[in-house]
Amino acid sequence: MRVAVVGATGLVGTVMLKVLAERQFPVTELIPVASERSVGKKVTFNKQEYKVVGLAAAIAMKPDVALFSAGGSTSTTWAPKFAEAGITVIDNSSAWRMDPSKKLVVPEINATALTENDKIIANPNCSTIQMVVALAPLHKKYGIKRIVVSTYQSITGTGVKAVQQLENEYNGEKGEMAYPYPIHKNAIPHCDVFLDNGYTKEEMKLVNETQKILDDRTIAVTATAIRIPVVGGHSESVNVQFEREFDESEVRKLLSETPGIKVQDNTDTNTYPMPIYAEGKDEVFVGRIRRDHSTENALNMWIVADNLRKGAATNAVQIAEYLAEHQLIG
Ligand code: A2P
Ligand code: 11C
Repeated sequence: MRVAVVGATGLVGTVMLKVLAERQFPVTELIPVASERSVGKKVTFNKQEYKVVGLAAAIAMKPDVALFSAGGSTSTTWAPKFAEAGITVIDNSSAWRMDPSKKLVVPEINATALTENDKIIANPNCSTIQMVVALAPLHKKYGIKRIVVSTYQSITGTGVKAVQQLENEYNGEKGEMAYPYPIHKNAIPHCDVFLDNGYTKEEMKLVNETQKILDDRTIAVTATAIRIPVVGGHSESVNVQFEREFDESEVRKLLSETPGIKVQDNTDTNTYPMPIYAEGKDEVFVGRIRRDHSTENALNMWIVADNLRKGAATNAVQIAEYLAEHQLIG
């Protein structure tokens, strides 16, 4: 496969290159793409150096698939141009996710809906991906009525500038601010921009994307998204109410048998998911599984994943793997 990575010099793009190599995606030609500022710079893939090219040059090189992670405006302008040239785009931005004509894919849940006519495929938001991976098998079995989620999100979700801000503050140095407040020793209840309804865009992604991926607009979802000074991954406290009765041990069994999930849940040994252990891993980690005694058929759990991997790069590469395995590209 001829593979373009758009945003190859960024945080997610760099992880995409790493994941493509690690999972031995059959790359015959790698085309790293970034802004005009970076054209000619070198990136490393599989221990080899490749020169960064611009977007128009990348189209002319006719890749089979392009993984985009260069922000919403780049995707809005350029994904259709790639698609028109017959190149399948897997887009990590929020640009196409809620477009009714585009599929929003988490391979464990809904990749089977993909066809060769899907030329722009949307990769969901990181905080949504890890939540729906854990909820999809439970929805199938017990029917989800309502979800109340609070997130504790890594600064890496914001990009390089935020990582630099925390480092500066930790070292007592001044520098550019990615957030309106210090993030070191802080928790900021503000991820992405505020919308007219009083929620942030990140919170509404958790509502709308969850309903779209689980293919059920009747599921009630409410979210609060918090940024914390953590690097390795996003954590989520998820309260879920089901239509039907459930059994806690059955939930644990169901989750541990689901591909892509690792249950870490033993209070006797202080075993529960944490971002320091999720960092660099592709699984979604689930723990603190316990009945919510305050209402009927409800459950609490704690879900952690590396937001740059399963939340972004790994999910995108898994979509590409599905397309390649089913001869939908190339
Ligand atoms: P560049 O390094 O040339 O700015 P991050 O989210 O970590 O900040 O990374 C964003 C990625 O998207 C980078 O690879 C960046 O390239 C790329 N990018 C940003 N703007 C554009 C653009 N207009 N065209 C192509 N790539 C872009
Ligand atoms: C965050 N979820 O952690 C964001 C990052 O819609 O793809 C990714 C933003 C998006 O802030």
